[in-house]
Amino acid sequence: MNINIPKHLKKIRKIQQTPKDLIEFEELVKKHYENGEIRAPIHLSKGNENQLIKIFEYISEKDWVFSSWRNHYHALLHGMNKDILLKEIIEGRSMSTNSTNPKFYSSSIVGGIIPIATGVAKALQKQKSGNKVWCFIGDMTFETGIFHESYKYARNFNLPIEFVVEDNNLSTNTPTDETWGVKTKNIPEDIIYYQYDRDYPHHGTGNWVLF
Ligand SMILES: Cc1ncc(C[n+]2csc(CCOP(=O)(O)OP(=O)(O)O)c2C)c(N)n1
Ligand SMILES: [Mg+2]
Repeated sequence: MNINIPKHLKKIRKIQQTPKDLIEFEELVKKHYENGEIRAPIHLSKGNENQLIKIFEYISEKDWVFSSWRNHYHALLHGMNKDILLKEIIEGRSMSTNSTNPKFYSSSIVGGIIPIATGVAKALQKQKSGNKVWCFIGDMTFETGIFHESYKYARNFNLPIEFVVEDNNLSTNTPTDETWGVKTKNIPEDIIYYQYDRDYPHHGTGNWVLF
């Protein structure tokens, strides 16, 4: 397992969940989905449990976490109650998991969370709160213009925000490196970064569901 953890970060907590807990949660979601109970898209995680457990050891329970359409693992690791999360998913809100306790926000719009996360970091800085924002993005989202603008602003104003790039080298089913002509990945040292192979398709479970 190879993760770039920038040197300024310190481990601050032990994570209770095991990889098996996370995998079993997604298997439960899969079961409900294949039973035709979820009338909205789902995006499951599998293959990055160890990496995420390690990263969440650096995240305070009081911090804000921002994630994407594929957010179940992140929400659980940040302390969201699993029964509440499952209910939200079954009711069709898998792609927009939100909570104020723990502080968690996700969106299905590629790049949508990045300026919001940056703005929240600006607010935390103004309030001198001492807490941080963690913004999880995929490898294709990392390539967008909005990421580069927000990253530049965040670093130039020293905002309390960490960006985490989760690289499966795919944007739905399109290889990101081929799309952008990337020969070698050039990830800034202050970004948390890991590569993984996804185990589920981009969305759904791989099985056709009839309602
Ligand atoms: C503005 C916008 N454009 C297109 C989409 C469709 N879309 C959903 S996820 C995705 C791929 C993003 O790839 P990446 O950032 O690498 O995330 P991954 O799903 O691989 O974690 C795309 C293009 C969208 N949700 N929002
Ligand atoms: Mg990707």
